[in-house]
Order: sequence, then structure tokens, then C-alpha cells
Amino acid sequence: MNISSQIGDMQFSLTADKFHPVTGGMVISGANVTLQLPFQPKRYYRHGWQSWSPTGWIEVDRPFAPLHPAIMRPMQGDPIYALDEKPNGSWLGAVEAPDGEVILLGALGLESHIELDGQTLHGWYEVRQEDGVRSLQTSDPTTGVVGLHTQLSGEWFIASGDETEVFAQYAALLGESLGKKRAAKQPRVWCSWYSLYTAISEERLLRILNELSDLPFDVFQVDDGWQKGIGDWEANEKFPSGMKSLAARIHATGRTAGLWLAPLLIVPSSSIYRQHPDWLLHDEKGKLVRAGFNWGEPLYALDTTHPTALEWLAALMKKVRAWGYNYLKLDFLYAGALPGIRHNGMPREAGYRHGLEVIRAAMGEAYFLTCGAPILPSLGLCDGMRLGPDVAAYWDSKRDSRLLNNLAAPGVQNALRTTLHRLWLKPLVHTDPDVVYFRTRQNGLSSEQMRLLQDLAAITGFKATSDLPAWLTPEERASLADFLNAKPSIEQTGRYTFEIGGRRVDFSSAMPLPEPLEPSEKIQGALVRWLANKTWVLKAFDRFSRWRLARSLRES
Ligand code: 9PG
Repeated sequence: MNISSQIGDMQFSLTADKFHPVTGGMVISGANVTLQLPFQPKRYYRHGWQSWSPTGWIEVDRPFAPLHPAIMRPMQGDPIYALDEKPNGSWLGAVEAPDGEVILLGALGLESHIELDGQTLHGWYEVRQEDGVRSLQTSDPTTGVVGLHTQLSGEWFIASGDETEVFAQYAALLGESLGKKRAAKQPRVWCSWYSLYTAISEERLLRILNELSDLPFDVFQVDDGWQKGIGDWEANEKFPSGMKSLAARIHATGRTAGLWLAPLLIVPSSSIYRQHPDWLLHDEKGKLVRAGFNWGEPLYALDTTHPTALEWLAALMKKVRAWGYNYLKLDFLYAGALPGIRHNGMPREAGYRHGLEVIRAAMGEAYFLTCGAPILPSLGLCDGMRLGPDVAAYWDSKRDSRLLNNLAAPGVQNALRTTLHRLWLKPLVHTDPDVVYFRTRQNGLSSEQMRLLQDLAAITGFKATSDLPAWLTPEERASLADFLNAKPSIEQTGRYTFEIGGRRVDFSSAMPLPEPLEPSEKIQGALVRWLANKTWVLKAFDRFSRWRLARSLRES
């Protein structure tokens, strides 16, 4: 149906099946909707698919795709749209009107996408729905309970007005359709990743646990490096006393024990890969769906609708809870929502959400932090969510951001930009901006850059660091303690400006996108892109990174 409608103080023409007014805007339904804008927008709000995916306001005339290298695309954004050069994004999109008002089109259901084509904002659902409501039979393998799971789909929210208000109204509707976080308190976390990376061991972690002494951390979180392999979630030889013993040592200091896992990833060297090839996600040609490349190996995904795979996932969650880990950082979750043919025929994000429901039920009352997670399909099932790519002890990497056009790459600039553009999710989930730094040792960040990261964490209220106590000067340690204890007043004064404890903070310096390559850089760019897509290069790079890490930790 074609309608002409007043939204806010603007007149639009739109095509949709049904529509009805709600607070602050209108809800329309249709597998395909279009909104004809009465102006040519200059800026588009692009929302990335998963935690690490680039998100922010982009200039409409600056094409954004493709991301490089192709082998990494599933780790950067929704691979279906990796080559879409038009302004586009997952579930929601927005444009700026000439008078500064913002027009938002946001889906209330899963498997939906937005694209701007000239003056037309176009939204579609990948799976055509009947009546906008989908009912799915779901069963909990741990309890055997079969339930009817009804999910709103085919619906969209449209609003025009003040940016903060339209996003807040959209978030409120998402809270109704998908749910909100459960845990009340945001934990303060010491995480092992951003200082030791995979070079962790029982001995090292126990020393750190001791040196943290009176620093006010609620959680001591063991990151990647404890496990035998991706898919083989048992302690490796660097943890001779086992993970249960480590959790007990953490509890003895009065802290919650936290553990990292990537439960939806499977790599060729794992035992699951050999023993249960039928649990893996395949495409329509019967080939394995690729979930990227990391740890020197190609990544594959678990089919989160396969009954025995679900039983294994539930048992895994119960196992780590029984070890004593009550804070779980589940990472690389996007793998479960990649396009593919699923055991029970579910659409991809619904299938992922089904898996997450099983995981959530099995982990019980643990704090659940999602990472590398598709945003909307995870809402309501987790407590915290990483909203940007990884930070690093540097601002930006020219190789990654410019030569490879990879804005999901680690670095403080990419992390600030993406997280800041997702603060509207705050009413729905604890918003994790990744760790902050107080150390100056092993760190290429300026004090201003470190401060911006600390300020963003103060805004989100999710405070974490990986700084080793031994790397901190007494002053740095005192600043870290102050930061963890502080509860400053926070007020947003502009899109990128805040008043934090009466101090003005401006994040604008992190917002620009990398400049396009100079003609003289094009050959270098082409070479790096070609190399970065070769598995032998990635394997060699993985070995080199481990060697360099071991050397730098020996020296420190
Ligand atoms: C552990 C880490 C940390 C970190 C997570 C995640 O190759 N990649 O593109 C890539 C992206 C992200 C990433 C690692 C590799 O980091 O965000 O906090 O837990 O895994 O491996």
C-alpha cells in the first residue's frame, strides 16, 4: 500500500502493508518497505551487524565497501552485504535532514536490512513472513521442554525528530520485542587479553591475582589461551592444576571468576571437527560455511539448531559453571548467525537466537557478556555486550584501516567510533566499550587518547582493564583505583560531546574515517590485500605475532 504520511513535522510517502501510530513515530509492517525522503540526505547512520562491525555516521557520497581481505569478511560484518557499495546496514538505518533532524527506520524483528538508494530508504526482511508474526517450535535440550516461541517480525519503526529521542523510542520498542538485560550491576573486570594475549598461564595469572590485591575489581576474567583448542574446551598444559582450581583461587580473593570461550566456533584441528562433522553449518551446496580465519586456522560454525550440538553446548555451559566460572565472555558468536542451511530450517538469526536461548538457560545465573555478537539477535538473552572492535595499545593501524579498509580491526579509534555510535543500546544491555589503559609501559597511546577511552568507559559504566599491576607506576595504580571507584555525573551535550563530572569531553577526534588511498599507495594497498587473503601468509603472520608477543613479554 502506498501512503503519504506526516511523521514528526515532515511529510513522507511510504510503501508498506500496514501502519499504525505509536509514541514518537509509526510502526509499519511489510517484508519490503520504502520511505521516500523529501530531500537528498548527505549523511547516513550505518549500523554494523555484530560487535566489531563498523558503525557510525558516514558521508553518503563516500562508498564504504568492500572490506578486505575477503577471507576475513565474516569477522567484520554481515558477509551477505560485504560488497554493497550503497549506504546500508543491519536492522536499522537513519539519515540527517537538512534541518538537523534525524529520520530513523528500524526493524523490530530479525534478518532485516536497510539501504539508502538516492532519496529512498529501503528496508527488507530476508525471510518473507506471513502476518508479520513467526511461530517456531523450540525445545530446550536440557529440560526437554518444547515451547512455542513467537517473535515479532516484518515490523518497522519509523520516526523523525531529535536524534537522541528517535533512537530512545526505537530502543524502547526493541526492549518490548526482544527483551532487556538481567543483571543489575555492571561488574568491574580485570581481563587477561590486552596485555598477555594468548601468553597466559596458571602461574602468571596467580601472580597477577595476588598483585591486584586491594584494587576494586569484581571479576578476574581469564581470556583466550587457557583451552586445549577452539572446540576443545579443557585446560591446556599451561594450567596444570586445572580450571576448577584456578576458579577456587580467584574466589578466595573475593572476586568472581570469569572465563572466555568461543563456543560457536569449530576449527579443523579440534576433535568436534573430526567426530561430529554433521554439527557444522553448511551452505546450500553442502560446503562448510566459512566463519573467517584466526589462530592460524580457518574457522567454521556450529549449527545452533542441531539437537546434539545444542546438547553439547548446554553441557559445556554447565561444565564451566561447575568449575566455578560465574562470568562468561562468549566470543565470535556471529558464527552462529552466518547464512547457511540449518538442521531445522530456521532462518539464520532466529537459529542463532535459539542457540543463545539454550546457552542462556544452561548457564543459569552467570553474568553473560556477548562479544563478536550479532546485535539485535542477542538482545534480551545477555547481560553485557561488546559494542565495538577490540582496543589495542595504539590509536590506529594504517595497514588495517586504510590499506585493508578494515574498520573492524583493533585500535582505539575504531573502538571509540563504533561504541560511541551504539550508546542508544544502553537501556537494553550493559554496553562494553572494551578495556581501558592506565599503563604507559608497552603502550603507544598518548595520555589524551587513553583519557578518551577511560571517559567512554565512565559513560557506559562498564569498566575493565588488562593492565598488569607490575606494569603500573604507583601513580597509575592510584588513578586506576580512582577510576574504578568513581561515579561521575554524566551529561551528553552533543552528538560527540559530554560533560563528565563537570569536565567537557569531546570524542570528535576519533570519528573521521580513514582518507582514501593516495595514488602512490594503491600498489602497496593491492599487494597487502592480496597477501592478507592467502592462508599461508595468515599462518606465518600468526606464528610471527606469537613470537613477537613472547619476546616483548620476556623483555618486560
Ligand atoms: C581472544 C580475543 C579477545 C577479544 C575479542 C576477540 O582475527 N580477528 O579478526 C579477531 C577479531 C577479534 C578478536 C580476535 C581476532 O578479539 O574481541 O576481546 O577475547 O577475541 O582471541
